[in-house]
Amino acid sequence: MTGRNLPPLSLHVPEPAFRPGDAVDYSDFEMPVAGAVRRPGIDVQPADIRDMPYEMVRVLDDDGRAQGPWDPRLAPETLLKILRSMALTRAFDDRLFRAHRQGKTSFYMKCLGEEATSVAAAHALAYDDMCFPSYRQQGLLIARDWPIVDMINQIFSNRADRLKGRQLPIMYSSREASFFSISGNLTTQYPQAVGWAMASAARGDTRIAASWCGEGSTAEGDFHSALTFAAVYRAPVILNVINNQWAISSFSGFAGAEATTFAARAIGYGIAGLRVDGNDALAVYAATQWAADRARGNHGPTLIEHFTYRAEGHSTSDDPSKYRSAEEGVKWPLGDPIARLKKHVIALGIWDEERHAAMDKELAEQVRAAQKEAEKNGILADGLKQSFDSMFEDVFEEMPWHLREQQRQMLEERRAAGI
Ligand SMILES: Cc1ncc(C[n+]2csc(CCOP(=O)(O)OP(=O)(O)O)c2C)c(N)n1
Ligand SMILES: [Mg+2]
Repeated sequence: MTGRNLPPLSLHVPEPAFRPGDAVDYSDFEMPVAGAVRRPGIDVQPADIRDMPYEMVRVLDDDGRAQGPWDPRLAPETLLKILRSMALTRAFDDRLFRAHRQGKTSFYMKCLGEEATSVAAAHALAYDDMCFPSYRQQGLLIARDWPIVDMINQIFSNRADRLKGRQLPIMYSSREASFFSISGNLTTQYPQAVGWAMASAARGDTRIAASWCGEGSTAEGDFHSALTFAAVYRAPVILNVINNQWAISSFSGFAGAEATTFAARAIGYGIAGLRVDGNDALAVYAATQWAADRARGNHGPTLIEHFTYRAEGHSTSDDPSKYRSAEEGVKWPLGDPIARLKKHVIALGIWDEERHAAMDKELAEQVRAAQKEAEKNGILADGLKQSFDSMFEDVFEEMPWHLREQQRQMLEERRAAGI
């Protein structure tokens, strides 16, 4: 037998720091100082910023003041619009989650605590830059002022659902808002975004692409082939990794977080990588703007890791108390993105608690009214709103003979069965 005198091999199986019932202690977490990370020029060579994926870009300090070279110096109206879109996203999540519990739809997913990663990013992009989101970027549509009634129609798969009940609730699609159809198959949006960006460049267009995936999704092969294409052709694309530390019940260690950062994945491909505080709307805005300017100036793609925390369960089908400590979210040291931006605008003297409370009330009412409006078109719970034979439509421009035959056969069988 070979290796008889060698120690037996052993396998490392990652284990999260805290499990249900454990006291949570983040004292090992070194809080990066706001304003401390340098801001290189947009034409920097990736090789010259290989240290940055291990740092963390933060702008807002503990007192809500903006610090350092990444402060995007936004106009008061922009700051308040970002705050409002984040608050609307939260109000929307809150109400639609309850609509699921009331049996009005079959599924819902919140982005609680992660609102900045989509809302602030959307504000730093042009309206017609193409977004390839995962299922947790409802904030993009909301930031782009897409009608929330339309989103609820999709969630209820009702008569007014433009997707005709063919997508899982929350898997929106809006060509008009440059929001690519969401796919449940993780990370397929990454190569699609890179391909779209390459096509935009090949045509001499000026629009760039941006994509979002979770940290768990970086373990998919699609993530790596997308990065290879993006690097080789210097595609004008921003690749966002939302590191909310959980992939359903798997902690981020299973996607590689124990050994390195997700931003550092960029180094191996020779593309620019940034790591930002995902609960700091100004840091998210500034990093996105930097990456967008870089892409638009033909300087290549950027991978941005947004460090955040999934404050809710994965979806309405999940119970996180089974696998993680309830204290984790409460003690999370990077705080809440809405509370932090609110503190900032109050410190600037352009906002106050009374206006914030009035806004929250107004937004809750706006979502309530939109839900009522959508319910006029029906809810998922009262059955199908589209005719059965319509499921054969819209696949081909002209329906081929074999689908027509299947459609006819289905209708005959249903008629014979009296349904
Ligand atoms: C290819 C593929 N594998 C597995 C799944 C099942 N699945 C759905 S969501 C999810 C977790 C993804 O976690 P992450 O990428 O971190 O995103 P998050 O949910 O945290 O936003 C898994 C494993 C899937 N939808 N597609
Ligand atoms: Mg995740």
